Amino acid sequence: MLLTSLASDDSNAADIADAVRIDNTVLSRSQLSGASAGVLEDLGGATRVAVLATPTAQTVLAVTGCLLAGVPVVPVPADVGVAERQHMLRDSGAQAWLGERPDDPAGLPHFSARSGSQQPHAVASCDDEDTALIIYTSGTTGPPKGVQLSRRALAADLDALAQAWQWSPDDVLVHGLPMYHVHGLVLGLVGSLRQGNRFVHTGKPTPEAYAAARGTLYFGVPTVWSRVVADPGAAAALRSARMLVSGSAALPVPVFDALVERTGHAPIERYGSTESLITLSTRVDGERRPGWVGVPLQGVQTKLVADDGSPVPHDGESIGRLAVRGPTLFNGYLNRPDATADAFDGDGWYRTGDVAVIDAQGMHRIVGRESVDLIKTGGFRVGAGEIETALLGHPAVAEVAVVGLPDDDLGQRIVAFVVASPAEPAQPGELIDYVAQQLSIHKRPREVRIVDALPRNAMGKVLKKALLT
Ligand code: MLC
Ligand code: AMP
Repeated sequence: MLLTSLASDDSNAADIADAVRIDNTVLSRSQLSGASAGVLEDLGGATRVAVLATPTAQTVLAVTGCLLAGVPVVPVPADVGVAERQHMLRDSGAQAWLGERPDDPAGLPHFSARSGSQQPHAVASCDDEDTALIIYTSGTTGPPKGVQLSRRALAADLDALAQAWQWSPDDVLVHGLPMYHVHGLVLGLVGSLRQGNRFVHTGKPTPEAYAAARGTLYFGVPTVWSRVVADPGAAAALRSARMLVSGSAALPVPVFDALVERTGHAPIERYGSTESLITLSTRVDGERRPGWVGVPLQGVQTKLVADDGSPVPHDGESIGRLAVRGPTLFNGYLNRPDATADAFDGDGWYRTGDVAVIDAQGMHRIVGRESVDLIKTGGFRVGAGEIETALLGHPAVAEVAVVGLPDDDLGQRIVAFVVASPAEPAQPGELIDYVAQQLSIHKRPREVRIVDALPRNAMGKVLKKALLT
């Protein structure tokens, strides 16, 4: 049973009036556990359902109902452009929308999610290997790929995190992150429903909202934590928490140190990806070392591989490509056997695309990514290729190269180097808005630099490393 806390036959005995607080709405545990009845009635037999993943009660009920009813969910960000949304719907084969109504349902039927206080509880029997979620994520090029996450992977990951963090039903988990990614959706919502703790979504992850929420367990991407430490009043209000967790991108050491000073907490750092879920974390009862992301979670194995395929020593200094194996891995990219085959080696190790070091105690440090074409900005993973393709669709753009440049707030900021088309002058602001509309708001370049030419090698390939300086 994936959502353990909602499985009780006698839900009244275990009811909690404020199991979830989101968007000024409070949902009780029995309302959540009854959400499956509506799904089975309206969508029984559906094999995939799209959910417009806004941070609202409708999204919580839709996801909860589907997971209880055994219907795989495709979370769709509200701000994705038309082409990307079409791709997600077509590629996933979603048969209906459940929850918030999209402006344009693209020909699919829409159903509101229903809370279940009046309904008998309905829990479908599911196989552990059944897909629970299909989350679309960027590669270096091409449209986003659908990552198939099984019920087994979700349960294994959440249980391993509960063990590492001593996460318990007494916790009040707070975050204000998007509800369509692993961090906000899987760890935040599904994790809370599995552990049985209260969950509070703050809407936006602002320092003021985090301070006001009075939680015990806070999740944030590094950008959130750097904004918290810049607000001493909000930071001081987090002293009463049990634990602050950072993940999805590298937490700068000065932000780690400022959190210790201003909140009294050395943050827990954890590392993972959409494909592998969370695989490494520091432990509540272990060392928390600035700049390091911890040790493998229960059941997870890691290895470092050199360019020639040989093993790299775990000496805290030697750098290698990080591969992971264990029960939390995804079941391949939907409709993409080629990409799935590339992602794994012959022994079932997932190639993370990250380079790392491991020390003699098994502590891991993420050094960076193998490819400059996968950018992490504010904790969002964005492929340089998808932005370049979008910009080349604008008449003012003749050539373009997109890179992630270091940024104190976002970790990396997306910068587009554009050679303007002779036919039309290129306006940076217009190009930024164009990407925000075509793809999604967080994929917009923060800066467009108009250049006369892009640096290229003798073969004509753009030398992106020359743009990073
Ligand atoms: C600005 N805005 C525009 C715009 N420019 N809108 C349209 N067109 C334009 N050109 C508006 C936005 O709509 C928004 O409005 C506001 O400006 C700010 O948007 P933003 O600049 O994008 O937000 P920002 O403050 O920079 O966001 C920082 C952030 C965000 C930390 C809140 O980056 C974030 O939520 N990151 C979390 C990513 C995450 O969860 N990743 C997990 C991946 S899973 P308005 O009205 O909306 O404010 C994973 C696995 C793991 O990685 O390990 O966890
Ligand atoms: P995503 O699929 O959006 O979850 O992105 C996964 C990528 O985020 C990883 O491959 C890493 O590059 C990066 N990442 C996640 N957590 C961390 C972390 N704690 N430190 C450094 N990088 C991280």
